[in-house]
Amino acid sequence: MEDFLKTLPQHTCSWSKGTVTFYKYQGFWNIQDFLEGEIIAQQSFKAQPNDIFLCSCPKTGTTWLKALAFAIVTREKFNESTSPLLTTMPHECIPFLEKDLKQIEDNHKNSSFPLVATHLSYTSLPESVISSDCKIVYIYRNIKDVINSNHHFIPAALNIPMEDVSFKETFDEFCQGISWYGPYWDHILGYWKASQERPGRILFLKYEDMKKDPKSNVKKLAEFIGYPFSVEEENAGVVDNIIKLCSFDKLRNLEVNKTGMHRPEDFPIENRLYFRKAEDGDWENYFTDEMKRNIDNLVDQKLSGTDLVLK
Ligand code: PAP
Repeated sequence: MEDFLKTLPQHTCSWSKGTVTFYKYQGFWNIQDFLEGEIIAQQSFKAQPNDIFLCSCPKTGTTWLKALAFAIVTREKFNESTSPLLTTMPHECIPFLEKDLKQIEDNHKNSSFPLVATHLSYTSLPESVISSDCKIVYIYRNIKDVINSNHHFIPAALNIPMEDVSFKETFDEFCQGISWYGPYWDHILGYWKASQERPGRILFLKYEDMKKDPKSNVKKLAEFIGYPFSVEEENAGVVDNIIKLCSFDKLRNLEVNKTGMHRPEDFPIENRLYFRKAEDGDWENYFTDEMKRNIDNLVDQKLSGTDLVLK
């Protein structure tokens, strides 16, 4: 693996207290640890027809989507007072393709749990996922808030003090396509093109739309993944309870998400870092007018011909 990584294009972000190196593999940037998991998954993962993939680029609403999908799929077993989400961070509730292959294989053997999460681009998914009929849910978010969220998350996850990190650098790198699992626009376009080729197979959810109208989006999600809400459930408030349970304020204030640690064994990150502000438009506190113009132009150029709106 080490020898193979040396053959790939690399980009290192350096701060006085640490560095992170991204490797470009099959058109997308990743860090060593997750790239290794990606390659192993590509070589060995066998999708099952009932698998439901939750796909996203980092910082686009993954944690929220995982919580909602988990609550929807497990609602016969648990309610808002007994849900594992009350004591387990959403990322730990759903196995991650690049890291938890063994757990996914066990779930396959027991036919116990259909959800699998990944940050991989569509074209990097294992061949068996692409050729199967399993469902894919893809969440995306306004590019400016994604840049901002990345800017705060990656250094904090690496224990780099924020004073050490320049927003301009994050911005410039992001615009060059260098970000975790980026280029962001290519990540979105891969899923978008696949959804055009095989309509009905990929559900696109937009973070901002979900914030504006959680109910219809949660119902759409449940329907798409094959767990639709009955009229009785809706009347009994099941949808509203799931939305409340998975809300930012509820999850952020749970003890597990305030003090717990995600992947303490091999890639420790404090759970609280996944719950920062969840505000639409926090980017305005960081972008100059010039950055705003540049990113809008870039998005116009990259997404022309699609109906995707990232601004
Ligand atoms: P990940 O890819 O590292 O898992 P992801 O969950 O995709 O991150 O994105 C984190 C963003 O979602 C954070 O946004 P911010 O930096 O702008 O604050 C985080 O606050 C937000 N977030 C986390 N949980 C929720 C939730 N339940 N509802 C809405 N937004 C959320």
